[in-house]
Amino acid sequence: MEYASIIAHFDIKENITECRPYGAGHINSTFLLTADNGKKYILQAINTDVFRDPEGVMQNLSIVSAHIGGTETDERRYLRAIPTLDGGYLCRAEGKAWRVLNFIEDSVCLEAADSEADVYECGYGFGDFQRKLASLDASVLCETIPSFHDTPKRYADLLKAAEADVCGRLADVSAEMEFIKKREALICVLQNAYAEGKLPLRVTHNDTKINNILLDKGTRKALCVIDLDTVMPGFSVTDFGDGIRTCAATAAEDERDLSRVHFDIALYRAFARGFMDGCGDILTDTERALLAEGAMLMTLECGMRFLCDYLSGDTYFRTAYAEHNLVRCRTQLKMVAEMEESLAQMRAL
Ligand code: ADP
Ligand code: GN1
Ligand code: MG
Repeated sequence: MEYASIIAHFDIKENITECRPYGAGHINSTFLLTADNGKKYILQAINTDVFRDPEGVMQNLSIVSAHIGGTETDERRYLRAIPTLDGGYLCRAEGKAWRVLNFIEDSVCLEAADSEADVYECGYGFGDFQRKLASLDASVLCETIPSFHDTPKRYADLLKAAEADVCGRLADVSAEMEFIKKREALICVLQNAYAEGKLPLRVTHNDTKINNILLDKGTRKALCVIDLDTVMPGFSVTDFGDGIRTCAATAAEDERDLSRVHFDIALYRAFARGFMDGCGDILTDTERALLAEGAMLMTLECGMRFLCDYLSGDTYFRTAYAEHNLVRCRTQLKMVAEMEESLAQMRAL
């Protein structure tokens, strides 16, 4: 990748002398730019197979960034796109859509949960993000990935991928398929509540995994929610649940040794308290009542998505080896099984 010719299109004052791959996201290609005076930026190639309308993604980012940034004095607290010299936000080069973002300095990005205190802060940060966006009219945002958290559709997609079995991998995953099929009733919980008028549509993040929030390196308080590409109308329960998926797990999403993967109720409690505190008083009684199911549902949904991608030949999530998506699927299903055991306690919390 010839970075100099790409960044020449952006309004960057400093002299960038280094560009290296950065982070562990599954979708975009991320690089850290460093200038000779130490100033840093994030350079990203948006994955246009996943985000078909990168201009729409950037428009959403500008709206959300202006909404949150409007009340912020600390520039480390919100993500911003650096404009191009022609006044846009994207540079098309090498067949990709590139953007530059402000680098959030002096922050920590966790790849797996470590302490209850950090997990509380992750919950707080995502809840606070939702509270700040409660005053934004959801209809101004475009849907960057249609039906993103439509779990019944995700289930139908999995069944189709199993039927097609293009890689001949179905025979290896019969236990996982059976596990998911047994939980069909759970799959429709949120869509049913919405259809009955019980669940409000809000502006939500939709990808609240642990490495999409940064903590302040010094204070370890929630600092900045990042990866705003999926911010669009959705359910608060989904953001809570997707956060629990990684924040209340005792091991990484791709841990091969399943004996190390557990759902940890103390981490659940810490995230839930943080999320509630961050949300303030915006959540309705129905939303609160659905949080525990939401955690189970989002973990199951992600397990289905990994399995669907495994069966389809690993075309969506970035993988490092042949069984990577299957390994990821198995950690998610193990978490679901343990959440089922703890459901009464989760609801009580
Ligand atoms: P993906 O969609 O591939 O997950 P992300 O936007 O989440 O891409 O970026 C991948 C990783 O890069 C993040 O998990 C984080 O570690 C790092 N990162 C992204 N944006 C920033 C930023 N503005 N400041 C600091 N780190 C960032
Ligand atoms: C992807 O982009 P990243 O790594 O933050 C995915 C999420 C999944 C997650 C699983 C746009 O998140 O939906 O939950 O992987 N993002 C997209 O780790 O599909
Ligand atoms: Mg990410």
